[in-house]
Amino acid sequence: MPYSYDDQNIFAKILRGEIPNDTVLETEHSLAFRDIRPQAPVHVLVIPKGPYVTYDHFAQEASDAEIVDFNRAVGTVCKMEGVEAGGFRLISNAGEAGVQEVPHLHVHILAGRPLGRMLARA
Ligand code: DGP
Repeated sequence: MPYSYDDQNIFAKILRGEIPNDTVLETEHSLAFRDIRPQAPVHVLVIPKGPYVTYDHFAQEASDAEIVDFNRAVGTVCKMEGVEAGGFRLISNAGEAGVQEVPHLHVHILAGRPLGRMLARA
């Protein structure tokens, strides 16, 4: 089934400048900003500017330039936030089982406190 992108999602609105965000980094193809409901002292979201729903969508259909830019943006944010010292977690939720709230690809960078085990049983 082809991926279907809803351009009314909240991150599309952020990218269009329709709602504000606390920007950490902006590059040619990516934007990083602080999560509105932080779950750790560092909680930054990194998103591509292109219309991709999930990580697999992006990895299959984005251009090489977008993929390089996005991964470099993640690396730059990790460096800016100093997360390598104490450790961090990188998460990308997708679809129903992944409990994805916003249907525009984003990775969460979480750091600054012990983050527990990777998965909690529902
Ligand atoms: P998820 O799709 O479940 O991976 O998480 C979406 C995250 O997006 C969640 O941690 C809260 C955050 N979020 C939702 N709406 C906004 C918003 O308007 N601004 C910001 N900065 N973050 C948001």
